[in-house]
Amino acid sequence: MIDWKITERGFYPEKIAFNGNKFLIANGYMGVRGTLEEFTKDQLVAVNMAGLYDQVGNGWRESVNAPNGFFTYLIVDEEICRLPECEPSEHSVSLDYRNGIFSRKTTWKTPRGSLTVESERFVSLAQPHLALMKYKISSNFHADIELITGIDADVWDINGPHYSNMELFEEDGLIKAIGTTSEKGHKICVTENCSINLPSEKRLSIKDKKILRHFCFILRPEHDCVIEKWISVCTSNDTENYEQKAASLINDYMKSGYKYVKNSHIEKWEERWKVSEVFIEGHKEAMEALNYSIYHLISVAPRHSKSLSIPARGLSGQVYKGAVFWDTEMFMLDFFLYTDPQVARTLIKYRIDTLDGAIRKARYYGYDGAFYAWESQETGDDACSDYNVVDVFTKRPVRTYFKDKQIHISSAIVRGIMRYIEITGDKTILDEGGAETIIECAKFYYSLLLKRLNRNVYELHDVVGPDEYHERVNNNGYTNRMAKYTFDMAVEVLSSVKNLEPETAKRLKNKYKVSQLIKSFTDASKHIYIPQPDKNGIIEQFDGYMKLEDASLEEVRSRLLDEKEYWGGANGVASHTRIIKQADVVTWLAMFPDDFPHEILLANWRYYEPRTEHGSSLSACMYGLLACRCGMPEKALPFFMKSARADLEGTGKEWAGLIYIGGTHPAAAGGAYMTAVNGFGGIYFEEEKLKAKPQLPPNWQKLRFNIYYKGKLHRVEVDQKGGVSVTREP
Ligand code: IFM
Repeated sequence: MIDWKITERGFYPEKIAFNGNKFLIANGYMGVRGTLEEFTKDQLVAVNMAGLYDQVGNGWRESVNAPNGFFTYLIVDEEICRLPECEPSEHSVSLDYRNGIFSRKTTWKTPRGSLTVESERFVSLAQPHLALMKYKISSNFHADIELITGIDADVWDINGPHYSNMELFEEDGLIKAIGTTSEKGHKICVTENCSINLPSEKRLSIKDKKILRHFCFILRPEHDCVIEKWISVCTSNDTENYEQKAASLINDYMKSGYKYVKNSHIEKWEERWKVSEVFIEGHKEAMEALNYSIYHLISVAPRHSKSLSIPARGLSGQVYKGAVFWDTEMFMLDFFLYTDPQVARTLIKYRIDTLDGAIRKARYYGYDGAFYAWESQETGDDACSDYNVVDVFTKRPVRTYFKDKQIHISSAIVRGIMRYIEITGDKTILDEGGAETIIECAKFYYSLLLKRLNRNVYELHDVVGPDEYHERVNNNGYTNRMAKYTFDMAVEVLSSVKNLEPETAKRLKNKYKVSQLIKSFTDASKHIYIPQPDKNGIIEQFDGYMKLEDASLEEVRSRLLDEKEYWGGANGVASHTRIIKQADVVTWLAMFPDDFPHEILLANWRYYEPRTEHGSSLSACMYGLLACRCGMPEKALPFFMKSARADLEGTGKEWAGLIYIGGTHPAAAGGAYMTAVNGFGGIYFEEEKLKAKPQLPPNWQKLRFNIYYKGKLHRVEVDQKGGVSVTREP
């Protein structure tokens, strides 16, 4: 049995930001950071909205935080009693990650006795617009209490303020905050009702962007005070009648009662776990960390939409502008393909629906086809800035080339679509725009190919590979290999046009010169330059990499003048060395292990691992996966654990120069899952069958999980001795 509850005891102000991530609750529609009820924007409180963005002036366009309907604190005997100002005698916060329920317990000693607050809250997995909280106060003396609770519309913004207008009012017993976003005029309506079990004097206040209920009463030792808060969040993106909907949700659900709503929420979680839970016999810590990672993936899955994706920091806030990166397709998608194919479809559909944005981006830079946004928001236009880092010394923005040169992004979308078809067997995604998406991505790479007069190959120059510390390089192996893959997939789609729906075939034939494209892409795939292993079996990450200084990681680290200093870019400590930020060649080999014999995979793993800073949470899992492909599960284990524990330990970087980059790491969570299931579990698909060649780390006696393959749920159990059992649901 594993422990489904994580708890932190004691109050440490320096951990407020980290705990906000670690104890996050979310339901795909909104994410609520694991902060305390009395906290404000100063403690990075956020109710982060999925898929809703705003820009103020020239600031970075970012996701929007809704007003916080959980806001609650106490005045006891006329003294404010709340954290972080008042030191508690006891304090703990917990997350039950089986059920997505956050709770806290805090005791304060006052001059007249002690007083304890216990609360629990959740954002419903059954009804995405609904969030509930129960808040209990008990004391061992007759305490004079003013309980203040309501909606705090003074939200945390990184590049805000995002509301050009905020209405705060009471109507029919409900209190409301309706914000209007500044750029597009979206309306976000937070509505709250609150019940209290004790007679009290009541009043309402509206001040400092807060609308608050005040309950005044004497709390006696024999009678605890319990309030239940009912919060709904609806936007004009959901429905024209957002205000009415928010109100009726509360009124209707309040009739069913707290217990009923909580139970339906728990039932939904149980439904998810029934498919998604992974059992590891022999390593409790690994099983806990992996299922905690899975918790985060389930939490941020957009089940309320048919076309939406997951931001790189999940729903933990506005970091990375709430934008979607290659993280989704390359790191998170497998989990959804295997356990919740409908969500996988939603993620893919988002990319298809934002194809126009990718085409606009390609045109802007003078290319054909589709160049997907490095940081994608609702339209697919790129939210990424040309200056993503602020230099710690000069405080000046540093030109980075993520947006314009990280061309491998388009190939990730193609891989996502093809993986979707491979695992689900659902080819209708091609009819719904998937075919055009793949073809446009191939056209993009085709328009970038360069041919030198003295070489019979095509090259890709001036790019940034997954390792972002080395910018504007030529022939990054990963990028070239993924471009080749894109050409191959486009040829596959174009060659089977006749097998698609007649409507689709007609559309494609009208739009494209099919046989000409097949010829061009076949030629491109055949001639694109793919770096090959040298005499030691090592693949050079890009042209000239081996000429860079071969300094050790420790040496390079010791050259930092400031711990927040950015390692890459023009002046970074890593830029002129072979130290890389994250798995690069290793990502290529983990994705295409059949490209080279086993000894080449191993040689590259051994060469690049000591030269990798793992400065991105996307790195460790690729080393874990490739270690499994190399038959080294014991070497893979620490990388797996690092990925799976990313948000439990919070050891990831919080700063890129002077830019805050903290938050949750769903790509690491997805990477941990891939390492467990694809790596240790060794699953693969052959002749329409799910098969496995497991290799479990020492101590892992058994590994058990479920996988949807071609619409059927398969239960897979593998063991330490290589035993495999796959049972398919009838
Ligand atoms: O997509 C990643 C990138 O590979 C490294 N920097 C952070 C991004 C978001 O996770």
